[in-house]
Amino acid sequence: MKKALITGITGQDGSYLSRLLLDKGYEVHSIVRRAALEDPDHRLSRIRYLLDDIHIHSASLESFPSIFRIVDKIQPDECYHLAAQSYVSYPFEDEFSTMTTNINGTHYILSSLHSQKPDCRFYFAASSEMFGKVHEVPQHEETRFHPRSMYGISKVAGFDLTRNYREAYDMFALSGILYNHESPRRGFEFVTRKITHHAAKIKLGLADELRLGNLEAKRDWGHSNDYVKAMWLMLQQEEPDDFVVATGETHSVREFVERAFELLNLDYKQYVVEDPLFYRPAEVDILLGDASKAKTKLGWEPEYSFEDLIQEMVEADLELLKKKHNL
Ligand code: G4F
Repeated sequence: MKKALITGITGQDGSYLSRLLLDKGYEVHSIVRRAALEDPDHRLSRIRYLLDDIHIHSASLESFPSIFRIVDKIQPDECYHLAAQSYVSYPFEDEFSTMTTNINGTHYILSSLHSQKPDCRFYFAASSEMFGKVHEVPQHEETRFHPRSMYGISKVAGFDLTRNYREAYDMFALSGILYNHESPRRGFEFVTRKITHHAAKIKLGLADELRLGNLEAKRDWGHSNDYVKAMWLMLQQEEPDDFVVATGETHSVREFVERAFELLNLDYKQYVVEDPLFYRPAEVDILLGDASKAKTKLGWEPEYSFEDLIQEMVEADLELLKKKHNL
């Protein structure tokens, strides 16, 4: 039985990926912070239904000894490094923690694998945020990086660390450059979930407005459940290589809002307020990915359309709120 180690299992990708790996017969291990183990109802909510089937270990990405110990103990065959401070945030105090956690955490895992399990296959969750102020549209694996946030910069560093371990130590280490991917399990701080949750609240009479930032920003939005399949496929190839994973369609935040409200028979113009509080000092204006390489070499295709994604998220938020408020 193959053993997989997942970091970031409590996030949306971690929850979909662990289900996929369990269904494929893997023994699934993960590391979570002690704080999460002490508050499982809240912090492990996305994987509550998997808790009996996976092995959870207490460790922190900020502590090299804890990572080293877990890698040595588990001896994984595949490692999916998804954990990161993943919200693109600008407050000054967040800059340092984003850089420290994201860069050092990746380095600690790579170094531990190199010394304790060098034949483990390693997946790094890189991001389209690395393209930032894009040098071309669409972006592909050879497009130059120009990150516009500490998060993007930390992902470029993680990408370079991963490539360097591959080249210097001959490890099977690669990066998936994933574009925005969403689902009903997405955190409320991201724009898609903020929109679908507020639209559902407005429909049920629980809110009367939705305050958003830049409505003209464009993103290539896919579904997390499609994207975790690409992660797994990458680690099954003969040679390690980096891949862009995207739908090849870009839509503005305005289009997303319009469609989400339309599904609820609402006119977004009556409820959406543009609030400068949510504008970013260095916005990424447009992301559009060219996933030809993933399609050709991995045989990967997304199943969800933009429409399917919004519909699933809106319906899930309606149900969630009805249950919560006994409606
Ligand atoms: O949903 P977002 O916060 O996602 P963002 O910044 O694109 O980052 C996500 O995708 C990356 C992949 O490219 C990941 F690496 C990263 O971890 C994360 O998953 O914002 C999307 C767009 C931005 O242009 C933002 O300015 O929506 C715009 N936006 C407009 N109003 C807003 C809001 N974003 C948020 N979070 N909240 C708003 O009220």
